[in-house]
Amino acid sequence: KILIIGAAGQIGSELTYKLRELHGDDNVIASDITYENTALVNSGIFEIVDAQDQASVRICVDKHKIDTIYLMAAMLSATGEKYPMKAWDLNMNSLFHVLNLAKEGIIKKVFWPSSIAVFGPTTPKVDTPQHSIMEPSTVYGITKQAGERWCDYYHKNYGVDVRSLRFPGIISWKTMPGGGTTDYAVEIYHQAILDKSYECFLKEDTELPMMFMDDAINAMVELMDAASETVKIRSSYNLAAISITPKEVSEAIKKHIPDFRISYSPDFRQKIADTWPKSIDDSEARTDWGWNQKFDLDKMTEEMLKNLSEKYAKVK
Ligand code: VAH
Repeated sequence: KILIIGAAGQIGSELTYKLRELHGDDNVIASDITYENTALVNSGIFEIVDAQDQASVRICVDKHKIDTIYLMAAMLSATGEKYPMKAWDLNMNSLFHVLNLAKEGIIKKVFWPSSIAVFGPTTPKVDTPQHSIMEPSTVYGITKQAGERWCDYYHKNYGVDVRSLRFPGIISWKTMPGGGTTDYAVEIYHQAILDKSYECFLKEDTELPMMFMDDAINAMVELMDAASETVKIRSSYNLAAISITPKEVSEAIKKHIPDFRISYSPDFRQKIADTWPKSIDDSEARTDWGWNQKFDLDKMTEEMLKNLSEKYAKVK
């Protein structure tokens, strides 16, 4: 059975629905620290699990005979800069609890998300390679770099089958993101429907690697389904789809909403975005286990605007 820790989050919630589709509702246990995502809580088996409390994780694993864990609970880049030690504690303690359950043989397979945030200002910014200079300047990036090292260590020294992806910014419509620097790319679509205008917290030419949620979920499923011997990278795979700027997103929206207006008021998150790559070389993922994205900016924009206008039409 599969346990998703942090199922209420932006990726966790859509991952839960997808895994239930693939494996059956009763084989997928969603968990988070609160009941606040009521749609998710009422959609299937849900448990309160505190990812930082080893006993809390173990009780849920034993109760439901879990053999696979997707650890999606984390504090993201922007919030992590406000609460550095909380970000370190949450992101690292949760990973150790899950890796140690796998080391003891209680858990057979682990997914843990890393991020392009592992790269820093000294990393080559264009077509950033799988193996490169990594001097992350955010706490979140430091936790992802340290976490990748531990995943690789537990695989090499204890045979733990842990698999990981360095996600770019992820764009989705079902659940709002939680405190990331790339959140503008989600907010802009909501505002396009609600107000036909958006005040962007990054500069118009800030190019960042991004991905539509369906591609991200497919990548996780494909990686976890791949034969273990094909998963050669056990720190975390580079993963990419599109590289876009706020200006390009606004132009794509204007094809559907011609009078959409965007303004720019860069805030502290600009400093974070400026340390990250503009584009990523993910050829290892494509070679090792057949990764390939399906959504470009226009196709993603169509999906986002279609689903959000339906979602908001219901609540009017
Ligand atoms: C963040 N959405 O902004 C996350 C992600 C690459 C960005 O790690 O922190």
